[in-house]
Amino acid sequence: MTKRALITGVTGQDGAYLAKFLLDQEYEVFGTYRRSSTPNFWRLDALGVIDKINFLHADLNDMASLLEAVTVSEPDEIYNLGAQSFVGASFEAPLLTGDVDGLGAARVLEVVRSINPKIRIYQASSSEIYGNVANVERGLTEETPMLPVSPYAAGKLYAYNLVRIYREGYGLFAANGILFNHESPLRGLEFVTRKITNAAAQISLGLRNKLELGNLEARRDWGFAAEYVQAMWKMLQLDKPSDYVIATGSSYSVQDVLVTAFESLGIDWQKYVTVDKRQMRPLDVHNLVGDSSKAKADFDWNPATSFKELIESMAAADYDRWRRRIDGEVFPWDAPSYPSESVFLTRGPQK
Ligand code: NDP
Ligand code: GDR
Repeated sequence: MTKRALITGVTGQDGAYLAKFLLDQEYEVFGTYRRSSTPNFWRLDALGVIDKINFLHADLNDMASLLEAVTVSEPDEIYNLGAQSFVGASFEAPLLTGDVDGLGAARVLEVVRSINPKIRIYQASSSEIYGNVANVERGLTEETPMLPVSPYAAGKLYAYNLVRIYREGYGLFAANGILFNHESPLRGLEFVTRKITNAAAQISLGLRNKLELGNLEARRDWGFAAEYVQAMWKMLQLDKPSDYVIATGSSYSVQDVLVTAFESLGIDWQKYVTVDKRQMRPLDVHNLVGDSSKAKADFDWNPATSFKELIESMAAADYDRWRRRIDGEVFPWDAPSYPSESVFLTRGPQK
């Protein structure tokens, strides 16, 4: 029988890759989207899946909309990817972030518990929940104590704990994927990798001459998003639910991203980059390295794309986008794609 999956945050980077992956596995895919005056379906368009998803309007702040989405879609699996996902912005909007990223997960768990406790749940947890722990180089595991240093991470830690509590207390099949940073050409422009590759592409084409960044010394364990969404799915196919670290095992600095991106386009970053204090966070995580041995042992997950390949592919994709724009092509956000009306589901019991 065809399996059905509901993805919150389907319009985001991971939502788009996961939707494509699940459609390739012959799932029927339902995705929640937020009402907005500007359509935000460009990633799903870029991956060629925009008209293959059943869209439901839902907001993680709005319990009624989640109830409706789960009732209408009758999923076997829910992937809770929706979030205010920008750590920097969580300092500006701590209440909203806690509501969406923390209480939002609680709402999803409650809906599942009351409608159909057999639904399997993937929760998008994050390496940010560790904060600044000691001995990072040995690799952070599922057993490492967590001490968040941002409102985002605090919200995600609340959600992480709730997933464990509902698993142990109510027997739900709920799993936390503790994913370390993962990037792609579909990454949002506010995140540092894509901010850098996009600026490098513009600079190399003479479209700008300045890039302002914050903490260049921060180190992260950066992998390729399309490989990470496969781990999400694998976690929900196991006999027993558990929590898993998903990471490459190596960390690189923001400056390493700069050097790799700019060199790949034949430019010297030092001529263009300045440090802007406004991009610094009140608290920042210095270094993150994950150890995904448990994921390897339990479902044979291994990352394949190297840091250099990842950043170079992002820089090449941004260069190509800007090159095509110079040649007169429109950008996805200049002429936003919209799915055909038939894939939007409205209120009421539909199948
Ligand atoms: P994105 O920022 O690209 O996507 C976030 C998605 O959440 C978007 O579809 C957004 O919708 C949606 N969203 C935002 N607010 C709400 C809300 N109130 N109700 C419902 N949906 C909402 O993030 P990623 O794809 O990169 O990440 C996916 C998940 O994984 C997030 O939970 C993130 O915190 C987590 N994560 C990400 C990592 C990474 O490195 N990418 C690492 C670890 C965890 P809209 O398009 O309307 O804005
Ligand atoms: P992060 O990603 O906070 O790790 O969260 P981000 O790319 O925003 O920052 C990484 C590091 O780079 C430093 N930095 C800058 N960051 C941004 N965005 N812009 C800048 O100009 C800049 N200059 C330096 C940051 O201070 C930080 O140290 C991402 C998100 O996807 C989360 O949702 C996810 O949970 C974690 O990864 C794992």
